Formats: sequence, structure tokens, C-alpha cells
Amino acid sequence: MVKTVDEIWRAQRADSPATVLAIGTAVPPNVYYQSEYPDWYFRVTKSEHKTKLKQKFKRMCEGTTIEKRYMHLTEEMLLAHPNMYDDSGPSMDARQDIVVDAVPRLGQAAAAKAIKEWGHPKSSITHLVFHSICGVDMPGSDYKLARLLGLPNTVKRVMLYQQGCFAGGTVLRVAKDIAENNRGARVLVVCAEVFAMVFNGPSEARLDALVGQALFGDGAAALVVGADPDPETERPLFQIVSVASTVVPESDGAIQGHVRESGLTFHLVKDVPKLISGCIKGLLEEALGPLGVHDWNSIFWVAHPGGRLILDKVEELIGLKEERLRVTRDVLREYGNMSSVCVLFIMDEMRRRSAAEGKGTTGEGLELGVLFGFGPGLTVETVVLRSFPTV
Ligand code: WCA
Repeated sequence: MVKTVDEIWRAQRADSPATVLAIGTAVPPNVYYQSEYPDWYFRVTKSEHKTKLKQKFKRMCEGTTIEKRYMHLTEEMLLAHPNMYDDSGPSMDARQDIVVDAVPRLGQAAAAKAIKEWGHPKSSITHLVFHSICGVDMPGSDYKLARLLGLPNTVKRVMLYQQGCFAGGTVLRVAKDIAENNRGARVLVVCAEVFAMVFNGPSEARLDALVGQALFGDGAAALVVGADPDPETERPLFQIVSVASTVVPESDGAIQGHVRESGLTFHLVKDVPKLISGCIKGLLEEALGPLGVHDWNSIFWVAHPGGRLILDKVEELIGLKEERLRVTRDVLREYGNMSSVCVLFIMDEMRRRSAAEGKGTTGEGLELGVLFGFGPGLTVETVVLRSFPTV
């Protein structure tokens, strides 16, 4: 039967909102304990003589509340490429050689777990959305990941490079649009971050970058997202209810990253925690007010743990109970700031812990939740989530 264009368009729409159907996570094998990190960092960067700076770095590390981080980068790599810490010459080629390979491979480890949990053949993945701060290449990490996983040649790919730490929210926003506007779509969403692009030696002239050296870790997370879940074979974990993206007023230049011969340079003003926390109340009202929610302790929280001080300031300003940011703080403690990857780790940890602790829903027993991605711009991505029963 011949169809009209309108009928074809309508048939592409899904019947229900996008849901997260599975989550997988991965980290590289090398673990770095924060208590030992200042000694390691100043030794491998041949900076032992900078004793005052080392004391400052120790204070920064202690203030992070991070216990350990995972990194692809090793001492051997730094020995092979001293320009990665001493700035005596360009290091971009060396960094690119490392990350262009490592980013899709780390993504592959997380994606394989998500697809296994989902339980359907990988040939049923229709779309791929990939974000990474680093590893710009042609064809990109999306292509390489699709090849590594053996996804169909027809998978529709979207590669988002260098958005920054808010992008854990961005990928959910993009996946929601794809899933709800392409009936039957199953979107593999992947974020993978490898700090080797940003790593540098300690310098008095770059104290903001030193904060990054105390915070950043590597990781990857993958989700399978789709609308109209099959009740027989798919188990939705979270519904993506609504999304928003906002540039924080008066925040130009507060977080910046620049691609240079010396790698991706990182710039951070001290006001970031104040700027972010200052806009959260308004964003909560905009996102959850229409649903009749005004008590911010009555929802579950997934917030990008950019730094401990950001979480402290948000908690204080909103009057959040300690338990609301517990999973967020635990992910920061166990893995450090993995940029776009963090919020997806928090979603994974929350649904696992909620089930293990006998909470009624994947969102700590609560129905609605909010996910915040924070990053350069300053940009805040706000995602309203709905939990599902844990049984
Ligand atoms: C400073 C600064 C500053 C404190 N400039 N000195 C991830 C992976 C990737 O591969 C790539 C990217 C990424 C992620 C990117 C992002 O997420 S951006 C992150 C946004 N994060 C922040 O804005 C960090 C917010 N700050 C904090 O959470 C805290 O300041 C911190 C945990 C770092 C330390 O907290 P604290 O309570 O122990 O102490 P202070 O007093 O806040 O800071 C300790 C020292 O660090 C102080 O120096 P001193 O000599 O008085 O001990 C501060 O002046 C200094 N400091 N922020 C330059 N932006």
C-alpha cells in the first residue's frame, strides 16, 4: 500500500519516552592512590626541587576527598616522551598516538558490558553517540569503536569531541531525541576520557592546571537507550523525562581548554564552585517546578563531581541532606573527576546500590531525579530522570 509522506513521518515517532536499558563502565588497569600521588607526580615529572609547589599540590590533593584514580598513562610513557611534562618541545603527536588508540578501546570495554546487560545482539544497535574530550581523528573514535565492537556498517554515528565535563548530560539529550524520533532505535551512548591529553608537569605559572592534575582520572561508560522497551526482553533503568542546556550568566572563560602543541591546556578560575552553585536553584525550578516538585530533597541526585568544593557549595545552598549526594561523592572518591563519564558512573552505582539495599526504585527509592553536567562555558546540562522499580 502506498503511504503519504505524513504517514511515513508519523510512523517514525516512538510511543513513549526514551529509557536507559543498560549501563556498563570501565577504567584502565593502572590505579593511582591519592595519598601517594604527590610523591609520584613530582618524581616522574623531575620536579622534586619545587618543594613549596609540592606542599601546595599536597593540600590540593587532600582537599579533593579522592582516594584513588585510574589512568592509562604510565611512568614508562612519560619516560619515552619527556615533553609531556617538561614543555621543552611539542608533545601533541605523542599524546595523539596514545589517546587516539586508548579512547575507543576504553569505550569498547564499557560498551561490551552495556550490550551484554541489555541482552540483545549488537546487530540491533541502530545508532551510536560518542563523546570524548580527546582523540580527535578521522575517521573518529565513533568509527573505531563501531569497528572494534563489530557493529553493523549501517549504524548511524554522532561523534561529539571536546564538549567538556557537562557532556554526560549532552549525550543523554542527543540520545533522547534520536530514540523518540526513530521508532525502534537502540542507541549506544558512550563517553570515554583519557587524561594523557591534559597531563603536564607542575608550574607556579599554572596553578589552575595543577588543580586538574589533582582531580582528573580516566574512565568510560556506555548506555543502551531506547523508547518503547519490550517488557519481555528489556529492563528499563531510568526514563529520560526532559533535558535542558544553559550557559551560566557572567561565566565567560571560567573553564577553558585549548589545543596547543603542548597538549590540551586546562584553565579554571577559582569562582567555578560559586558560579555553578549560584544557578542551581533556578535550574531546578525550571526543570522540576512544572512537575510540582519544589522539595529538592525529595528527588535523587546525579551531579558531575567537578571538585569537592562544587558539591559542598551546591549542598549548602540548596539545603540538601547528606544522603542526596552520597553516591556522587563516592564516585568522586573512588575514581576522581572523569569528566563526561562521571554522571554515567553515578547512574550505574545508584541503580546497583538501590537494588542491593532493597530500595523500591533504581533512584534510591524515589521516583524523580535530576542529573547535572557542569563544564566549559560555563555550561550546565540538566536532565530530569524517572526511576523504575528495582524488582
Ligand atoms: C587554586 C584553584 C584554582 C584552588 N586556581 N589555585 C577530567 C578529565 C579530563 O581528562 C579532562 C578534564 C576533566 C575535568 C574537567 C572539569 O571537571 S573542570 C572541574 C571544575 N572543578 C573545579 O572547579 C574545582 C573546584 N575546587 C575544588 O573542588 C577545591 O578547590 C579543591 C578540591 C581543588 C581543593 O579544595 P580545598 O577545600 O582543600 O582547598 P582550597 O583552599 O579550595 O584549595 C587548595 C589550594 O588550591 C589553595 O591554595 P593554598 O596555597 O591556599 O593551599 C587554593 O588557592 C588552590 N586552588 N582552586 C588556582 N582554580
